[in-house]
Amino acid sequence: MKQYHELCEYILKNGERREDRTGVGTIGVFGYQMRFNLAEGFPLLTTKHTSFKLIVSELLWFLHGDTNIQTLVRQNNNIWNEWAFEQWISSEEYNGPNMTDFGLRASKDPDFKILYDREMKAFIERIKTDDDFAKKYGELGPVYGRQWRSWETKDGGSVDQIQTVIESIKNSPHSRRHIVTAWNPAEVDEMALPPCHSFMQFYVQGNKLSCQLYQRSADVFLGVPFNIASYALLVHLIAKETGLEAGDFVHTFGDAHLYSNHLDQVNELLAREPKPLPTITLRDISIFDMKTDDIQLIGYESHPRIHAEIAV
Ligand code: DHF
Ligand code: TMP
Repeated sequence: MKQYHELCEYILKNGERREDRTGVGTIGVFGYQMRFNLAEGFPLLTTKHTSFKLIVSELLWFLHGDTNIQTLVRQNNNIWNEWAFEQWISSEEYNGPNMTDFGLRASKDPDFKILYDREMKAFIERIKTDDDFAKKYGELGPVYGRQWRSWETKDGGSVDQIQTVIESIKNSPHSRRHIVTAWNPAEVDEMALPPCHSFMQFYVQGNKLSCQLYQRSADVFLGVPFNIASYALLVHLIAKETGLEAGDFVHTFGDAHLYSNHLDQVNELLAREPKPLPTITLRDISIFDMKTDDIQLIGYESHPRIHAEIAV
């Protein structure tokens, strides 16, 4: 994962200060590219512990066309909670304490954090147990899962982009049109968060399947280690489904940034020595039937987790 360390170093050296939507502030660059040869191992970051389980459950959630966090929280995956909570507290039905700007306020005001943690816990408990509530407030809008599996067409039909790309990889491997896009301009406003990993293209050379991702916006310390592993896994899955081997994952960035409250953590990570990469094994069934236990990570050794606040 030398490439990831180089990306961090590149931003620390060349990044310019920018105000951003969340109010936290970043240093960032525009335009950067990394390439991972998946034959060299599975690119899960070793210089801080990165949860493969969370990555798998999120990717299967996308692949199943799901956009409701109920499925994730029932698997103890809490990475999307803040964006559903945001919609809940801005709804008419919410009448608890004022939670405006909860992310920023919780990081600055310990008394508020206690209140926020309590509200969030109650919200997630309700999402887990109350299906009607979850249908309304666990929904993130037409995010990745919807666009990947059922992009709505003008005539009221839908396009399954994943199934379509699998067929096109099988039927005309050298096509230059193996595209899946989550960026749907007509629906971006209805999404809890517009897609960050927005556009991918597959490429077949010999028996190798490669994939390039365009990520418009990248939280390099928290989001990117997940994004790398998630797309590396997606390449393995699509390769399996099309009878190919995993080739390269090419990761292209628009706005690649380090949040100003992640800088100590990045330096701590960069001081660590990378360990050998793990590998993965997949159960021999269709990727659409896979559950988290059908995807196994082998030989992952890592340095301990480094905590960082997420910007909401
Ligand atoms: N917003 C921001 N500002 N950055 C993101 O990376 C991001 N990612 C989203 C949604 N919104 C976002 C979805 N993906 C974590 C990782 C990925 C992710 C969301 C959150 C995260 O918090 N990772 C922690 C571990 C979390 C846990 O163990 O529950 C980490 O230390 O890696
Ligand atoms: P933005 O919509 O204002 O760009 O904010 C989204 C933030 O989330 C930004 O810091 C990028 C980050 N992000 C990732 O890095 N990877 C992801 O997969 C997701 C969903 C978000």
